[in-house]
Amino acid sequence: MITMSMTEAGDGSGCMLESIANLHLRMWIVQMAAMCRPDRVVLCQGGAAERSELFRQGVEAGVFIPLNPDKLPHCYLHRSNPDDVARSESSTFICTPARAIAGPSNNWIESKIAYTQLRGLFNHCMAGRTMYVLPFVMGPVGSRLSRVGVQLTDSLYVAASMDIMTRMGDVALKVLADTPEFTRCMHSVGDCSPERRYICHFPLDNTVWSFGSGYGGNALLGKKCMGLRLASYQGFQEGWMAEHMLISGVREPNGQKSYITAAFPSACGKTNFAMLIPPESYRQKGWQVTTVGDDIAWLWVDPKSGKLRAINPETGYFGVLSGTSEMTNPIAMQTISNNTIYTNVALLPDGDVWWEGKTAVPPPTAIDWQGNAWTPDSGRKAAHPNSRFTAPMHNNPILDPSVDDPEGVPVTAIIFGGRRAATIPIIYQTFNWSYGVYAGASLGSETTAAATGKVGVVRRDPMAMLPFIGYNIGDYLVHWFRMRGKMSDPPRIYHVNWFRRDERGNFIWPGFGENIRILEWILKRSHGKAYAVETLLGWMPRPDDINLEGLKLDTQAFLDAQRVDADALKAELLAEEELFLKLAGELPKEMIFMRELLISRL
Ligand code: OXD
Ligand code: MN
Repeated sequence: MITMSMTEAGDGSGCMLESIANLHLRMWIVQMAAMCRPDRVVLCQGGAAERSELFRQGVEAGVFIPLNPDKLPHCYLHRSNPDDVARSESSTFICTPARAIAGPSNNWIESKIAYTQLRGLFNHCMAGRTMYVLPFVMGPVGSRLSRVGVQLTDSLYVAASMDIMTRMGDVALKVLADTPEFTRCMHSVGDCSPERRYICHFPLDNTVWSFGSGYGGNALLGKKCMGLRLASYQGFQEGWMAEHMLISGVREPNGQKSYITAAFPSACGKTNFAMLIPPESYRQKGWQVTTVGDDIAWLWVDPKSGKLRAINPETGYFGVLSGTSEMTNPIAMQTISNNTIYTNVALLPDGDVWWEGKTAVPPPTAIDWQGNAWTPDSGRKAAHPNSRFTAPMHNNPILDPSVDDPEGVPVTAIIFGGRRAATIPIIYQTFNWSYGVYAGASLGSETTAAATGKVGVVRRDPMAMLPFIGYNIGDYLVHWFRMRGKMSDPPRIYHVNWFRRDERGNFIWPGFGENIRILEWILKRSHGKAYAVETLLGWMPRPDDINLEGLKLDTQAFLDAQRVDADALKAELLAEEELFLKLAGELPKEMIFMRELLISRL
């Protein structure tokens, strides 16, 4: 960590800048500092000593509360501004010279106008504050897809979080060398007021300017902003894909290891699925799941093998705490047992933390996520429903050994899934790549607390990417269809719904570790070793093809959960119009053909 005082060397010269060899970066820092006028500029170089120092300063400044060192070593609680607890989609913009590049699914501001407005907000916004310079790499060092970003921020919370979520520090400056090719990520929390919040992406300039929020997806600019919105546009230009997908490895009893990716909308269980522990009977047979990533996959086709390969560009997890427990995700509980930032959870008298769902019995007293005294009968939640953990991936006891491999992992199957109480069966396989892309593109899911707005309404969320496609959604879908042409052995595409309910409103499928039973069929199908029946919607397992042994669910209940009601499906197809009408002229013709084929099967 190198500090430069701007009050003494206000012209931007000084020892901190001298340690940055890259002139493009130096110049940019000077320009941005001249606009924001921080009192100090601090270059973060990465490493354990610097991490401790960031937390020490954070505790001193009241940004972090240290937790019980015996129970949760090196863990901290952070309370955000109560108006700043989720991604703000209405404040998120794609800024391009022409609206057509951003397309119909994004909020758009003309880029010059956006820069002018933003300069007004950033002007002198860091007076009295420190500006942290955070160089970082997204992706394993040496990977063809890895990219360097540099974030400037006035938030200590963001600096400490980026250290967990990315390969941050000198390593990034080394990868960058003397090229001008880095994503420029400008960030200030401002006054956190939602009215003055703008998360602006400039895909044509490889730049993000985010003002007015300290929340993960709005503020850790490597993640959604660079890792998905800008990267999806770069992938479109360069022939690869950035997707909102987990990546996991599955080892079968015969020793065969396969990798799958899965796209579920925010807060629909990607982290749980990526950290799945098979039930005892499966473990005994030798089944094992390992995590490569829980949120973002960058995918490209290896020209030698014709196979799709994936890397996880991140190094940490920014996961949902609500409902996470030893029962639902013991791997996550182990992962967050040390060196973790807890955001917006309740604080217990002994310095431990609690959130709804952590234990069946709530604690008798706590300090809630806003810092007020709380008891179970106070009539409000102790933790925010979107309370989060930020934890290093190397804490994960089932981390896949390939996470740092620049070549990534080969993808055998792609799984799309939504949160749907009715209509959609637990599992089906799509007939081919094009129909799989259609199934992904028409994905519907009930909204969650991960974004501000109403929770529980079904919205179309193509590939679980609706909030993250950084360009025209029509071009994005065309890109998906075209990727098929690059592959000689494409992954098979499946659709799952763990959330189907019976008439009494109970979940039918047990979910969590038991999802290995569905994965077993998916892998066998992908390797040409399992049967299926053809249905309206796709290939489905017969009840005998899924191992239900040891479950409370009998064959009839499974069949009920797999039932596709033709009338309900017609209504579903009508609901898709919401997306189709919005896309209008942008809709690729393959989407229309696939939909017509489905209608004709009905
Ligand atoms: C996330 C999200 O934080 O999708 O990963 O909102
Ligand atoms: Mn996500």
